Amino acid sequence: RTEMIGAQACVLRGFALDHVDAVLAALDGILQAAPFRHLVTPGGFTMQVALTNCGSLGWTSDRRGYRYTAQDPQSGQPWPAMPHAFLQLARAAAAAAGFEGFAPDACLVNRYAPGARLSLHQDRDERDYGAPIVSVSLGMPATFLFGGLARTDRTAKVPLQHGDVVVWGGEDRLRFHGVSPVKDAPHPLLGSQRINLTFRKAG
Ligand code: MD3
Ligand code: FE
Repeated sequence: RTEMIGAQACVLRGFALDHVDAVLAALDGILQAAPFRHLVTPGGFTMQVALTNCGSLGWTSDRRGYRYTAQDPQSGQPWPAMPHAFLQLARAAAAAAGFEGFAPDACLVNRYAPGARLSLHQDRDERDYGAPIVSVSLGMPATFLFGGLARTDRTAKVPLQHGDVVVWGGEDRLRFHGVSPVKDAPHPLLGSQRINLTFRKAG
């Protein structure tokens, strides 16, 4: 089932379910090389959401700003390569949403513990806003907040479940968005966490 949530934004319900085993196995390898960490924002706040990356570029933040880097600042090594299972899922989801030939070079992996939230923000550190973003929700459910092009625009609430995939492109690419505090409803496979994979073309 495909639900449109914007002119060029849609939710593909359950799209990732057939990919979950392969994706979680590959995620283990990523976490061994690049564990989850809580980044500090330029304003000096520690993010509630823990993050890591795979792909040729990874998103990071510190007191100096937000940016994409080729190396994990924590290890000094390149970010782990994008696993084939990740790429396959991202490309299939983008195509199902009408974006053929999606070639992500970055996958941000977010981990939410119970109570963690992500405040409203825009994703504008990527070079090409023409490429879509593909987001895969795993584990505990969450409420996604989908706003407008101004921070004060009203937000729509979109419930996201394990296996749901959201694809954003075009005019919806720069909308403000966030995640409400995640309720503790342990998931059979992932326990008390929500994992979100966000595929982007950053470079
Ligand atoms: C909507 N992550 O990593 S899905 C992020 O569930 C982020 O972890 C959320 O926002 C999460 O930046 C939300 C990803 C997402 C990414 C880009 C978007 C949603 C978007 C761009 C425009 C609109
Ligand atoms: Fe975002």
